[in-house]
Amino acid sequence: MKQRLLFLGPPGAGKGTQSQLLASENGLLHLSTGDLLRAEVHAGTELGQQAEAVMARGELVSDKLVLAIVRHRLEGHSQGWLLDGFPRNLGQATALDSLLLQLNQSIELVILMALPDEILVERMLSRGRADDTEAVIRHRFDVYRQQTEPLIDHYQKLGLLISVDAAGTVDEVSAAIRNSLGR
Ligand code: B4P
Repeated sequence: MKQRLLFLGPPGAGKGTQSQLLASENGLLHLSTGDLLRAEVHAGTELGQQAEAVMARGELVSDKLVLAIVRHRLEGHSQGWLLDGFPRNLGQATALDSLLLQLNQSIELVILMALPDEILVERMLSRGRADDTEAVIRHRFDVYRQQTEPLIDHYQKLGLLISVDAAGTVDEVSAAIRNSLGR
């Protein structure tokens, strides 16, 4: 089983849901930048205060803040990890590459979760997070298309990308992921 993985996909695709399952089954560190940012907001830290309004608008928090969070978690962690929701643009991908080079580690596989927009909207509206209103969801899709989607091509060219059908139930999607990992 690969030990250093990225989950890529549109907002609401189920990256958090599936990466949590896979990480706990395989003893990998689950690093969700969305969860870590929400925890900072909840704790009312300076970083959280800076991130809160940006997240509520459905935009991306600054690369500098997100990178500081990721660097802090990956430094000193020599075991496997699963990155969920990071990188989210080419700048973050490049910064991740240099960080990993310093740590003498590399990405082994990128899992793209693919599914139609109608299902994504349905899932997010039923999740009901503060940034899950219809207007904000629409804006997050635009941000995804402009900033995150180019990463598909980037990782495809590096021969690291596999695509999984993420439209089924949680169990069906987990089975598809396990299958694609050859397990
Ligand atoms: P994230 O926390 O990454 O959230 P997400 O992309 O919206 O959702 P995810 O794909 O993880 O879906 P989930 O499992 O919850 O980002 C939130 C915000 O944080 C961003 O907009 C941005 O502002 C900021 N941020 C995060 N990372 C950043 C970065 N690197 N740089 C800058 N800013 C960053 O699933 C969705 C719902 O569907 C859940 O309710 C779930 O229970 C349900 N579900 C999941 N799988 C299902 C299935 N198979 N069938 C039915 N329901 C399912």
